[in-house]
Amino acid sequence: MIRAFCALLAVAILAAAESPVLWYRQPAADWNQALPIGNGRLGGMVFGDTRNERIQFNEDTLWLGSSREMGSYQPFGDLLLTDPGTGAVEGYRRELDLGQGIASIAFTRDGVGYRRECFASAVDQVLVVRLSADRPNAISTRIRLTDTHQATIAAGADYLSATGRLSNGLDYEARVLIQIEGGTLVAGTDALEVQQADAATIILAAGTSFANDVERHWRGDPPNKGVLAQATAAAAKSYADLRKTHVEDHQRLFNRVCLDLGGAPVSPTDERLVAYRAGTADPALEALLFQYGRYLLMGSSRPGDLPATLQGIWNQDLKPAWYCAYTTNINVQMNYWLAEPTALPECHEPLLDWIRTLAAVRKRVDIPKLRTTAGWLIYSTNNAMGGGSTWRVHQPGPAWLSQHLWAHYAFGGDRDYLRNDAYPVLKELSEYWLGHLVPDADGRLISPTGWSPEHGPAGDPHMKTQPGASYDQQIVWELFTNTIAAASELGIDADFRAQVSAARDRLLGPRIGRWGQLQEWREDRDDPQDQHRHTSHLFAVFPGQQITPKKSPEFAQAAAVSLTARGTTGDSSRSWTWPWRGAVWARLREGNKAHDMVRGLLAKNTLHNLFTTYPPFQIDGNFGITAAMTEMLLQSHERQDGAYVLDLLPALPAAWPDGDVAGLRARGGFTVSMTWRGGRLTAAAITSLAGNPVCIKSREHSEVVSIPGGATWHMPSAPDSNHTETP
Ligand code: FUC
Repeated sequence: MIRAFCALLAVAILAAAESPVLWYRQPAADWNQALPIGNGRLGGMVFGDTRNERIQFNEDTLWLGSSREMGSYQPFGDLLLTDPGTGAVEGYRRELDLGQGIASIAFTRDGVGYRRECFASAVDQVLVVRLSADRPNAISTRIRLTDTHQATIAAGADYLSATGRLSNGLDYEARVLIQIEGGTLVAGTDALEVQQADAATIILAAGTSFANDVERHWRGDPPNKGVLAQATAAAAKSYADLRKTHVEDHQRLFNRVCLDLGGAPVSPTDERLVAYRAGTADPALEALLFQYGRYLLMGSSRPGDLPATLQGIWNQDLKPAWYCAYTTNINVQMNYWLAEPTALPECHEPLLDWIRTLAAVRKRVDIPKLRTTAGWLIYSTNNAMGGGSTWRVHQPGPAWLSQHLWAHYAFGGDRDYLRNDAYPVLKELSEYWLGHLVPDADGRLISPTGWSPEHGPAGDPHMKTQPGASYDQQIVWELFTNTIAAASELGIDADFRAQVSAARDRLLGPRIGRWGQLQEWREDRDDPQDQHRHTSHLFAVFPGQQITPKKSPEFAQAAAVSLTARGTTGDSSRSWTWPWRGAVWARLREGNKAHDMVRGLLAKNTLHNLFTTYPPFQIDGNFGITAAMTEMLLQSHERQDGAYVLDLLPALPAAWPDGDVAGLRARGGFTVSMTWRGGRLTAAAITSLAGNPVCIKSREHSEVVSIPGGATWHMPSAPDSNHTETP
């Protein structure tokens, strides 16, 4: 009953909202205009040229490097389709339907209507391309497979294959199978030719010999068998079947959250972006960007895969920017801020698994250097195998990452997960920090090796150690707080809890400096002119929970002073700077300022295909902005007398006067749907999964309510009910 209600609400919103589609009147002129598809492991960038289609593809384990060498994430190859048609093209449309997970191209040539559909199926683990026309015998195309390394390309009667080995010994293979309806399939030495078919389905499977297992030195079975099996199994299904199972699987995740911010635009996405840059309001474009973040996470991070890199899984460069890797002083964390609140907890799993990988590898390498009995360290930049760039060891990196383990429990409430997976890591990292902190002259505990990422006093901007830097202090506070909460939830380790709690109370805390700013350093030397991109000293506001306007209004005010001073130009205008600042403004309850960050990202650091750009393309902005927008609509990081506080519309901007959202998740196990009109909350439905105590807050309302597990609380209440509808 309750589920049905939520589903109905979601469907009603989805039907009312602009369908989440990116569309264009022309093919992609370059990679940054191509449209991404992905199933978490396999990704494709679809260019959409009518005569020379290019689908550049990736597989998430195609990595150079090892536990000791950095390496980089590698591009795989291209699927190329050459169409001999020369007639004039009319009515061209290229689109990416986020709701279905399908990229398509439609056009008319010589009176024939053509349609191409491309998707990456998570069910069948293949990329699928369908060529069809509204007349028989109209499909003719030459199909080739290329490789970006030195693979051997072969062609058989109905297949193409690429087989190769990277310099680190990783074997890889791709296989393309083609099914035609009508017409003829002709094999060449390195290509297949479809002649006058009614339709053709092209299946691409790809894999490597990577095993996500340090014990096996990251190597598993050769990819041949698995790739062949995937391609063959998919090719045995009809296109209608492949498509149906893909769309169902996609919608099972995607439809959990709907967002409608109003507006019914009719122009192509690129034209809307141009108008938006010129100052036109387009809340529907902002809602589209919100859903794009969810789409991209689903496309680049599914259970069992490696986590989303700086470019998700989409990369065409042999030497990608920053190795297309995992940077741990903001980027990889930002990639996952949206996972829990926007109802994609399974997409969080690759990161959570990778944290365990890191721990296993780094413990062996680093423990002797630590002189402590517990803990592990990581680099600022890391690869998939626990190796990294020796440019810098990132001391608080593991503690920051551990926040994700805690969040997975806080939203989902899986106690076994907390006990077996999350808590042991939190405890070990807390032990590390208990051993690593030192007292300063006043007896306050400080990190002796503090750092404020990629920032520091002139002369030695990157490497100099800054004892007691706010970044380290705040992350350790967060770690200790989450460790204490986890041990209390489990009802264990009372002595250890008391020890961590005492250390947390002794930590050097936030300080307000001479111009009213929240100090970045222990010393009061922040420069008000400094426009550095990082806002590490605001960690305590977001993603941390140490500073809130309610609990610590002076520090919240100081954070606002610091954030305002950082500005939004130059180094402060990057893919990820906007979302971080947007989320901080949202936590500070400054909806309009938070919205300025959404606007800044879209106007200044967003490409034609809505990928965010550093530059170059860096996906953290896409993921981060979805999280920041969520934070504007719903917050759940505070507790009041043990109850979870659900703060509804805490930072609603004037730019979004009317809206509907369904399916957001909150800590404590709640699902929240809301409607607002004229800037005021008019309806809310909150479903409690676990029956945890909850306080529901909005600008108009604050109420401690009891919602039994499985029940839904409504505002306003139905005429004859007591707000709550039970299952
Ligand atoms: C961190 C940031 C850079 C960039 C890189 C990938 O090092 O400081 O700005 O985002 O990651």
